[in-house]
Amino acid sequence: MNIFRTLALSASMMVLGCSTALAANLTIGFSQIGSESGWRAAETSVTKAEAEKRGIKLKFADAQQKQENQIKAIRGFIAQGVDAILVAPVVATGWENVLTEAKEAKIPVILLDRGIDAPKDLYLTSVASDQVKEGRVAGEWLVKTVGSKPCKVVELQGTVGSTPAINRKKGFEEAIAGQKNISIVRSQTGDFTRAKGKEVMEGFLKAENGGKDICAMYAHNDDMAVGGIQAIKDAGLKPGKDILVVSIDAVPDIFQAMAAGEANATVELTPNMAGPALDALAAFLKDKKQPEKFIITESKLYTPADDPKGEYERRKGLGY
Ligand code: GZL
Repeated sequence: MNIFRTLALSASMMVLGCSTALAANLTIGFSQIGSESGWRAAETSVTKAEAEKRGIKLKFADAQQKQENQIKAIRGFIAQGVDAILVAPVVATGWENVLTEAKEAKIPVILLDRGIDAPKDLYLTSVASDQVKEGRVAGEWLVKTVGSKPCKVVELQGTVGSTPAINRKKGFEEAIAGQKNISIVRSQTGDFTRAKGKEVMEGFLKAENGGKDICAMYAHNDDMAVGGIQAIKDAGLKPGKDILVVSIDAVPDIFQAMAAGEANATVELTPNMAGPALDALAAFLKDKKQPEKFIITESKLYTPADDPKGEYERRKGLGY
């Protein structure tokens, strides 16, 4: 934070309550991955709302899912002398140099919704779900649902090299490890998008006897699941019945599919990572209070027993 901003900040802290004044004078850069999914769009709108609520000036940069665009945006924020930087890192590696530059500029960095393979002193905290748990909850649901019935699973993975794709695969495989009747027979990335999810699922259906040999589709996010559901219908099969559908995010469209009997389970991911992040930042800026390194958000399973129509109504319009 540069000296003039600090002086202005301390002056305003005398006038208003600390936390309000503190936030009211902050300029924060937000390097967002893109708008690849409904959940991502919701995270963006919630982050903007949380910043506005706190009187924070948010400089927003959409990277269209390209790491080089994120790195460029972060360098821009450093050059502008922002007070802090939020980053949703598209992949886990390749961040050390640019985050070292932020550290040298004394600009705190907070990670949102994904992690990175880098020394922990390069970021103040990371707000994300337990993505291994998300995969495990999805896998445990399938184990409970199929019992001892043979079940060939096809998997739509998230973005290659991203922590959610790595961890959700790990958790799901842990859950089905002891079940000889359940196996993943096809697995490919759909890059968290609806279009790619549909395209990859079309390939799986063709490769597996028109889909007649597939028991379940596990998608690392609901958008790929919704794309896969369309591919299953185009192949003349009933999603949710001929092929079970389990995914993660709990976006409105998966509840709409659930209410129509076309999806079976989703694991909720809150789009509000920014609230806890900005609270931790305010406490740090006010009295150097070091936050926990990892702030973990909840993961809850939803099935058709959980009022999908009501969940759709509750979520639509929240920026998804
Ligand atoms: C997970 C998040 C994922 C969502 C997808 O924390 O990074 O990215 O599950 C989004 O919808 O693309």
